[in-house]
This record gives sequence, C-alpha cells and structure tokens, in this order.
Amino acid sequence: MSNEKKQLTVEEIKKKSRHLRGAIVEELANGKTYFTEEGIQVLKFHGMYQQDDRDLRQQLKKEGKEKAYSMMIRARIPGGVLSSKAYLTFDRLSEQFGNSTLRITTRQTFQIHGILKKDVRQTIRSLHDTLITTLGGCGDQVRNILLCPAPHEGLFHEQLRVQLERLVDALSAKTAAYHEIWLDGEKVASNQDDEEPLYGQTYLPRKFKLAIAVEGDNCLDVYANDLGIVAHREGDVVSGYTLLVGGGMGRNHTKKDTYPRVATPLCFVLPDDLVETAIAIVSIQRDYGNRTDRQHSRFKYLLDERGLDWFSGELQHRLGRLLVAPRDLTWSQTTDHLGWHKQGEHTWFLGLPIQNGRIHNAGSLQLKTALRSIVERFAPEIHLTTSQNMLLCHLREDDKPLIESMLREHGVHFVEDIPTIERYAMACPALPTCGLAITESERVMPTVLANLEQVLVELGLEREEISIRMTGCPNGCTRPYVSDIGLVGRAPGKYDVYLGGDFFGTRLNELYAELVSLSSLSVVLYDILRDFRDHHVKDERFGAYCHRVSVEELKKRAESQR
Ligand code: SRM
Ligand code: SF4
Repeated sequence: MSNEKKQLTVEEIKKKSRHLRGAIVEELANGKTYFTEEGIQVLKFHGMYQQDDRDLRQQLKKEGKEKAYSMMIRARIPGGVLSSKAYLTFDRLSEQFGNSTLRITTRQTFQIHGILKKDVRQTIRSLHDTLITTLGGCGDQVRNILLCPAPHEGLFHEQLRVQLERLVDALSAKTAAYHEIWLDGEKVASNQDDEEPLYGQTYLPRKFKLAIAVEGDNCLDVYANDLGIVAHREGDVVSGYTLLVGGGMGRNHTKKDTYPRVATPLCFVLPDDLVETAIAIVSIQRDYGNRTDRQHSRFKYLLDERGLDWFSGELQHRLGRLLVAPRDLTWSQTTDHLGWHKQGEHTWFLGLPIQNGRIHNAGSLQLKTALRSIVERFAPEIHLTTSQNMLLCHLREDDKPLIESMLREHGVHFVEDIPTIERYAMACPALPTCGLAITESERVMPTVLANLEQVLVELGLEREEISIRMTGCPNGCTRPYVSDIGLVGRAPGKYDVYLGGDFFGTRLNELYAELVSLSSLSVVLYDILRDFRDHHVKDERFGAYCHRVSVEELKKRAESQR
C-alpha cells in the first residue's frame, strides 16, 4: 500500500513540477544541506541523485548528527564522446567539489560523486561551458543513448553518428527549466504543454534506454535496452536497422513478478524512418506504460502484458504503415576496443582498461594524474565505453611512445598487463554511495577477481575469456544477467551466483547458487570451471558450456559432491 502511495506521488510530483521546475530554485537558496523528497524526484531529471555517505550513517546517527549528504551528478554524453576540454573540466570539478574520483558508467558517461548542495549550480555551469549537459542523465525520460565507441573513420560510422544526433535531438527533454535553474536564472514564463511536445507534463512512466549497435559486434549489450537498434551495413553505408524492444535488467528479490528480459526483435527500418519509429515507440510507452506501480512501469512489462502483436499493431497504426520483418542477427564478437588500434590513415586510438570505471589516484596507481597530463598535452578526443573503459582518440603515431611511457610512469595498466578475467569484469558503485546497495560491489571486486584468477591459473584457464559482473543489489546496473557469471548482492555479505549467460550478451543467465559469501565464491565456481576445462567442446565458451549442460544439471552435480 505504501508502495502504491509512493508511486502515485512520483507521478504527482512530475505533474506539479511545471516541466521540471518544482521548487528547486527555492530549495537551492534555503541554506539546508539536503533537498526535500519532492526536490529529489525533480532533480533526477536534471541528472543528479541525492546520496549520503553510508559508511558514516551509523556513527552520525549515534552522535545525533544529520546524514553526510551530497549529490551524485551524472552527465549525458551521447555515444560517450567528449572533448579534451570537457574531460579536463570533469577532472577539475571532481577535485574542486567532488570526492576526487571520476566514475565512467556502464552507459558511456561520467558521474561525479560527493558534490555538496551549495556547489551543484557551479558544477553544472562549468560543465555547460564545455557543452556538457546533465539534463536526461537520470529521471523518467530517454537516457543517455549508446553507440559503439570505436572512433573508426568512414561513411558508415559517420552515418551512425549523425543518426545518434538526430535521435538525441528528437528524444531529449525540451524544458527551459534547466537553463532557468542552473544557467542564466532567467524565468521563461511557460507552463504550456508545447514546452514538451513528446513528454507532456508527466514525462515517461519510467526511464527508457536506447542503444545503437553495429551488426555482428554486441560491444554495448544492445539486448539490455528498452529499444535496441542494430545497424546493418552494405558496402560503406548503413542500409537500415533492426529494432529490438523490451530489454531491461532490473528486478526485485522480493517481487517475483519482476524480472530481467532481453529485447525481442521487432522490425527492420530504413535509415530515414528510424527517428520517426523511435518516437512512436517511446510515445506508446508514454501513453500505455504503467503509472501506478513503479516496479512494473518499464517498457518490458507493457510488452509482456499486452503482447508483441498488440504492440506491433499500435505501432503500425501510429506510423501509418506496415512493419517490415526484422533481419536475422548473428553475433561473432563483443569487442572491448582496448589496446592500440589504427583509427584512420595517420591516427591511432588507445583503449585503456579502467578498473570498474573509477578514475582516481591510489598508491602507485596515479591514473587520474596520468590522464590529466596526457589530455593536457595531446588533447585527444575521449570516448567512454559501455564496459566502463576509456578510449583516447586521434593520437599521432609519433606520440605513441611518449604516451605509453607517461602512462607507465604513473603505474597505469595496459590491457596486456591485466588478467583476462579482469578485462571482462564490471562492478557497480554500490557502497558507500548507492542508496539501494545491499552489499559491497566495486570495493570488493578486486579481491574477488584476485581469488578467481588463482583458481583459473591453477586450472590452466587464465586466458579464457569469461565475462563476470557484480552488483550490490538486484537492479542490474552492470547488466549481470547477460554475462557468463553474474554475482548479485542478496543480503549483507552474500551474493546470488548466476551462470549460463552468453559472452555475446544475447541470453539471460540462470540462478545457480544463492547467498554465497564472498570468501566462498571462488570455491563455488572451482568445480564448474574444472568441468568446463575437461568437457567443453572446441571453441565453446564458459557461459555456453554451462547453458548446454544446463544450470539445473550443474546444481545437481554440485549437490551430489557435497
Ligand atoms: Fe543503475 C538505480 C548506478 C546503469 C538499472 N543505478 C541506480 C542508482 C541511481 C541508485 C538509485 O536509484 O538511488 C545508482 C547510483 C549509484 C551510485 O552511487 O553511483 C545506479 N546504474 C548505475 C551506474 C552508475 C552503474 C555503473 O557501474 O556504471 C550506471 C549508470 C548508467 C548511466 O550512465 O546512465 C547504471 N542501471 C544501469 C543499467 C545498465 C544499463 O542501462 O545498460 C541498468 C540495467 C538496465 C535497465 O535499466 O534495466 C540499471 N539502476 C537500475 C535500476 C533498476 C531499474 C528497473 O527497471 O527496475 C535502478 C533502480 C531504479 O531505477 O529504481 C537503478
Ligand atoms: Fe546501486 Fe544496485 Fe545499481 Fe549497484 S546495482 S549501483 S547497488 S542500484
């Protein structure tokens, strides 16, 4: 019941907010260290979350003090591409106002944690000066749109970038509230519906995610998106797109009717029809998506409740034409773009592995300092990847040796220096910043990987490409349900283990073991990895092996050995 009340409240807050104005200006001026619940909901649309340091919570409570509030600010960086100037601004702001770290997210953008309420406006202004917005970083609207980050030259990639811009333009919130509140302070007297032609007063029932992948290479987990767009190539041009609908990872341990879902192929569209079709798809979710139960408001539930036939019919009706059948999709790679790659005739890009996307200085690893020096000196364009890594682009061949030595001097690891298991690993921020975390994730991942690496070395499997993803709760922020091994926080210190996913991200994995403690994780995985080593068929990957043998059978085998 209280759930229902809360959900209705979010809808009411949106409606009352006059296109995302709410009382933010007044709250910014009230001298308090935190925003009200109403303010928090509106601020999400502006790209920020109110958080508190969960490491300090108990102690502060004991001392009768207020929580250590701060804001996490998430930018919107379509396709993850930003200028060197913008990078240096993020770097500076994280030092000046944040917790001195920068976090690359699983959706190709940056988050800065730890910004005090009083510094939010200055942070947003500085980002705006380098053409970065935070509007649309979070909230019930279309989120940062993903695009394969490889900076390849050529018409095909150029066409994808243009298409991305068109989608961003068509699907972004148009409210003037962002400018009014954060930038010029001028009130644009408008409360008309035409201020938001697509979203109206209440925006979408929930977040909505899009990604554009290149046929054959699912480097960005296109199946985990509400609307996945797969570009087909003919010669050096885009011949059209296959659209996939209804992907999403979020679930809740206590609500059985919530579940992760991989997107379903829907139709094929010609390049000129893509934007119009995307708008129509988003508008169906806007009009029919569940607005009374936020646990059931994602697009995937609308599709499952009404069926794909209903959805196709409604879409055809809105478009005024029949849908064309989707093309068959085959995936042969999930490139992470790490290492040195030729970009054009005279330029290179370097993909750097960034553990859990966290850019910081810690002991002998002076990653943040190294990147700052390189960006200042060589001004590369920066591309962020969906696996929390970073590409330094447009580098000159002659500069390669110096760049390498600058990175090495600062203890930065190249892809060839890290264990293969680390290369394909991701962990979400979880504690101490995430208000929804049940367990640790990012902070314990290095230990989990070190233990697992020992097992892999012992079994001679250290070169095996296995994707492993950890989260501190079932929401699925690192997309753990489409990886070979998913570790999902279930209770303090305990994780559910999922197996049998697909390295290419096309299939959900299945629950293998529940409530496993951190120290037992590698023990639990040892026997299965050994069986895999001894019995997999040629070229069969770990996830595919678990799927073929079946997770049920693996469980039985484990039980019989107890
Ligand atoms: Fe997420 C909520 C972090 C990608 C599903 N996510 C959160 C919040 C904002 C917690 C909150 O609501 O208070 C987390 C902030 C933690 C912190 O301290 O920074 C958070 N999510 C992240 C990031 C930073 C994880 C990371 O390791 O990079 C990712 C930011 C992406 C971005 O730039 O926009 C992130 N989140 C995802 C993904 C992956 C994706 O989109 O490809 C998912 C699964 C896909 C999906 O949406 O279904 C995801 N996050 C969620 C959910 C579950 C939504 C649902 O349908 O139930 C929540 C909770 C919610 O929305 O109620 C959530
Ligand atoms: Fe927080 Fe859960 Fe997302 Fe991790 S998966 S960042 S714990 S919401």
